[in-house]
Amino acid sequence: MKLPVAALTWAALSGLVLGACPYMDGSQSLKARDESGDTTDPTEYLEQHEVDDDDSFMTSDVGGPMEDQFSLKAGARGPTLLEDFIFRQKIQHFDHERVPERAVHARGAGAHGVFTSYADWSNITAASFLGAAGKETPIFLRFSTVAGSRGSPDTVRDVHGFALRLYTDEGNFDIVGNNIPVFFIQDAIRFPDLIHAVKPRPDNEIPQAATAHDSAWDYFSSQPSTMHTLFWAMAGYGIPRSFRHVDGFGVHTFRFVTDEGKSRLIKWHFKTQQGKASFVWEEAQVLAGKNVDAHRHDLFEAIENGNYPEWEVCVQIVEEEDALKYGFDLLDPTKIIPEEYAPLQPLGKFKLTQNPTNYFAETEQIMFQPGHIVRGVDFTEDPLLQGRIFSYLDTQLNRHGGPNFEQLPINMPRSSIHNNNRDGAGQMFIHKNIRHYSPSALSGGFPMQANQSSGRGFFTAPGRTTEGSLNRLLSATFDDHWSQPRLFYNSLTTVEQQFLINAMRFEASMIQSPKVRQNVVTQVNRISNDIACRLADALGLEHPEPEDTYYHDNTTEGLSILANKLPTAVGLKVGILATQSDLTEAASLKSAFEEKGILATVLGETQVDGIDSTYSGSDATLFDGLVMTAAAKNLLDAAKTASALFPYGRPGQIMLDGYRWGKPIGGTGAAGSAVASFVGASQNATGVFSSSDVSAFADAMEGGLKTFKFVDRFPLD
Ligand code: HDE
Repeated sequence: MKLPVAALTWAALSGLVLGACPYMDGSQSLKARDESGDTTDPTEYLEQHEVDDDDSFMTSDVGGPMEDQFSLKAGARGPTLLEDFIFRQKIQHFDHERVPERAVHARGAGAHGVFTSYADWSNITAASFLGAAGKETPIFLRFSTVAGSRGSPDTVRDVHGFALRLYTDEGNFDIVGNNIPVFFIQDAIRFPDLIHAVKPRPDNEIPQAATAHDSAWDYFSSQPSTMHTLFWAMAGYGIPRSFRHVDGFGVHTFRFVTDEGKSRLIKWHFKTQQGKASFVWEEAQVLAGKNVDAHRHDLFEAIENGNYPEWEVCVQIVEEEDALKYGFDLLDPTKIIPEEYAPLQPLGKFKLTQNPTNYFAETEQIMFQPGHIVRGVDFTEDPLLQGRIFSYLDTQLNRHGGPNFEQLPINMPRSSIHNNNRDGAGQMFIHKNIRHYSPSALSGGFPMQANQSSGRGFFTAPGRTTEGSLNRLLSATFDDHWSQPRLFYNSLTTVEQQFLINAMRFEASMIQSPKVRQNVVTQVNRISNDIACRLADALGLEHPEPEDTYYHDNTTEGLSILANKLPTAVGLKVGILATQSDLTEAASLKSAFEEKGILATVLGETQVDGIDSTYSGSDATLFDGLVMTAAAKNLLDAAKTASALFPYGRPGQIMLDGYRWGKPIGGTGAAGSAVASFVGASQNATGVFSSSDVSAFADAMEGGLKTFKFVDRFPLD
């Protein structure tokens, strides 16, 4: 449904605003959705707020016609007049265009989509969006990095935000999670210290979006609760291939509550259906310079191309009485529940289907809150979660400057709103009820108080109890910071373990203070003497003696990224290194890849017909796999083919980087062996393909893309 601006204005003038406005009245709201015949369109509600400038004249903010290219002056060469309201309005609006960026997670991108429930889950939760098989709910998902500011590169090493909003028919439900299932600290009061330590130095504001500096590692090594999350961030989880290739986690333990009041403990998991995939570190670093927008670009493009990314929504369910059964505390957000203890129960699936129409109005103004819960879901006493329930509301008030941010179109629930909250900056509603207080003998009793038996107003699990003396401490059940990082490390493949150590070596090598370097080794030694010694080697420090209190050989399922092939190569990218003198094979390769849903780009010297991108504008970071056509083989010889059209040796560099970064590469015909020997691949190297048959090559490359990283190219030590 798209109402032209004129129609909205007419409705307002004729006094119809209250009747027609979908957010003032529940039945109108539902009617508005039904009328289109498509209740699942995730952006349908927003469309009535869209402004389309087609076939219109320019107006001022209050609707009068205006010209705005010249300011009003006294004489052709005279001063601008204070009277010029058109000039003042335009400049003043511009001066106020920015709102404060998010204090953390400032850099991000999001999209609209739809969640579909697999079944009626009323046996475990009263949440209405899980109340029927096939029930659909519009969603918005915002991905982010944590430390960088709004313009920072996408591919820096960081924890990634995974903030999901469901616009349910019983109000908005936000799961403000991350792509890593644990967090650095256990008590919300420590959050400002963590973020101060991680963010740039206060004197020179360096470094941007990076933890490779003294204060971050000083904090990590002084606050051992950070170790588990740090290990995940140092592994591939810190540098995902794209937003499409990350899982999401609610992190805290929450509660599910049934209509009967039965509650259970749950953890949210969002499993990417594209498979988990990560960059290698140098690749991510180079990409951060080549394309700061890599992740947002990938997401936007995938959705534009109709490659809608999907996630399965699962929960781990634990009975209330088992909160301490597994040797750690389910209220401790630095712990995972290994899947062997509580398997993932799939509840439904969501798909991202529409890009935002306006980044600021949607992605920038969406204001998530862990406190946005719906009936059927409840908090737990996790002290990190408890603090977050306060912090997000507070930060939204700061960003928006007033209490009416929930009335912005992207924040408006799709269900109706009735309460006694009034006024404030930017009030959008025209409340008709003059008895804006309760109780009132004059209001007719409306709006009525909802409760469990009427009005369905049941948020807090009735079985929740608490008692205890007041104290400033954390439960002793939160004390073990070292067993689970070790469990994580043990559960990775050998190459992933090496990557984790390499990442620590890189970050620690940036630490200036010898004291902090030593503290890092000391702290890591409580998790593993092997890691500590390998780290110490790189830092020129003594090997520490084993401190084996927390050492164990346990492993758990599902934590490795590289152990599994990707389920599909659809939406991955292949670069075809071609030459403009003969593009025939490049064209057939391109169509063979496209038949498989793989995005193929033909690279060449200039942008003639048949070449999509030039060597000067391309490099290996742009592609998941690379192939050189037989005709282009000579381009590997940098000296002979040196040209002003691209940097010296660029075609060969693309192949070499692709090889060094573990990508599937190869060549057709004579280019096959030429590529293999150029990159120095051994006879039996995996992921280096050669075939004269285009379709056989495309099949091999598809398999290579699913393997994603060929790990035998990475040395171990
Ligand atoms: Fe956040 N966090 N956080 N956080 N967080 C914010 O809220 C905060 C934490 C997370 O895409 C802020 O709207 C405190 C854990 C995401 O808009 C702020 C604590 C997890 C996003 C804030 C935490 C997260 C934020 C900044 C410790 C994973 C981006 C702007 C108690 C479960 C949401 C804003 C988006 C954003 C505070 C810890 C995830 C300042 C005090 C744990 C994904 O309010």
